Amino acid sequence: QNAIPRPSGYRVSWHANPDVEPHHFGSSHPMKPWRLTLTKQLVMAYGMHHAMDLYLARAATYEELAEFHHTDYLDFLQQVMPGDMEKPEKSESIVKYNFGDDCPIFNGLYEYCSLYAGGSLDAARKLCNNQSEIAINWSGGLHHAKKGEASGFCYVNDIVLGILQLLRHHPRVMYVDIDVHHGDGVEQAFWSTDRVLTVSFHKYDKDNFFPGTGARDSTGPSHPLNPGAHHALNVPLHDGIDDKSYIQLFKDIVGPCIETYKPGAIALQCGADSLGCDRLGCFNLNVGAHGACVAYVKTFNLPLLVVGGGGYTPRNVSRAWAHETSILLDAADLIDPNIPETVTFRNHFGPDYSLFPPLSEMRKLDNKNSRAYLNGLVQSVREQLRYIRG
Ligand code: V1P
Ligand code: CA
Ligand code: ZN
Repeated sequence: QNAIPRPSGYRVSWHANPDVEPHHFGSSHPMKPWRLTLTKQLVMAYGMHHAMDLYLARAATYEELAEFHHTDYLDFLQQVMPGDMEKPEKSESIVKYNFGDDCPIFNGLYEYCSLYAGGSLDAARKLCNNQSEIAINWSGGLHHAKKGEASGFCYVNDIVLGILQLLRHHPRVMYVDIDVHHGDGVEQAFWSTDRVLTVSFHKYDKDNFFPGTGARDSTGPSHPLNPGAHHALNVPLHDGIDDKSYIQLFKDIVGPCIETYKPGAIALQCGADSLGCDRLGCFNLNVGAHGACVAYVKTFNLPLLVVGGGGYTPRNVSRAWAHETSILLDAADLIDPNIPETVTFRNHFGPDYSLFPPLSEMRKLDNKNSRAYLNGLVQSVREQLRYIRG
């Protein structure tokens, strides 16, 4: 495969550290950092690495992590060992900081966290220094981590750290989250400020789908004098949403948000568990539709921090993130939808060897989102936006 010509208009930077990839949550755990290896192999097989500035992400320092996280939590994260799970003297802290099945303690946990957070910090800094217009960290996007608590496979919140960096240069930053789960950690971190507008699309079922937050009427602090009031925007969805409805809904909501709020920069979380056939997800999106959301955000030509997130069927995660890398490079048209013969681990992409397999047809879930329900969401978002100014 020939190299993708370097686009002349703007710079795209790629922030990654291969030392993230070998970390293991445990054999039965759905989070597989190895999906980043597969993504990188696909990106390289297409020659996309020639068209970006490649940076080796450094580990975030303790002080950088402490810009958001409590030091008692970081101290625990730094010293905890896999065997501690069974030690009675550690059990109080393990419960307090929410370690367990979702957030296991594995070898190299602190290194893993500081590397993925370092990637998002580096990426945000490149945007602030005008050394890049689009900065990508597929190892980031861990949107559930709280100030002093791990949650939902997330230990440190690289997105919050990246946005805090962007806020040093931009009065307003918008956050958009297309992971199938609610971006609760990012929402909570900026709950009381009008300097960040958080927008999450997610499956919502208070009692039966993690994390159970993100109802449509959860829009920020209830006191009208709190600047954060109305600055959390939630788009709760039911099972099985399809390409056409999702893209339309995304444009109908994200477009007016950007036009109203006028952010100086955008952070986009591209969790790939919103694809059809995801091991944990329940939407019906194809790679092309997931990418169409990324392409739409890009049309606003604002400094863009792009991070990964969930995604539990590694072959499809890598397809989506490779395709989205090509979109961000303005090179999607130059990419052969047949996966190159030369790609390492090509067997993972069989039997179709396509970048765009029909995911929505492989495990068809009924679309439980009626047209009336989706129209109601758009209407209600329009009403919320009346309270927001840029
Ligand atoms: O449902 C739960 C918890 C466990 N119950 C007490 C409630 N946890 C979910 C967590 C999903 C996290 C998603 C993270 C992200 O948004 C960002 C990286 O994608 C969960 C699920 C599930 N089906 O929702 N944990 C597990 N499955 C799990 C399965 C096997 C082993 C360990 C965890
Ligand atoms: Ca989401
Ligand atoms: Zn998720």
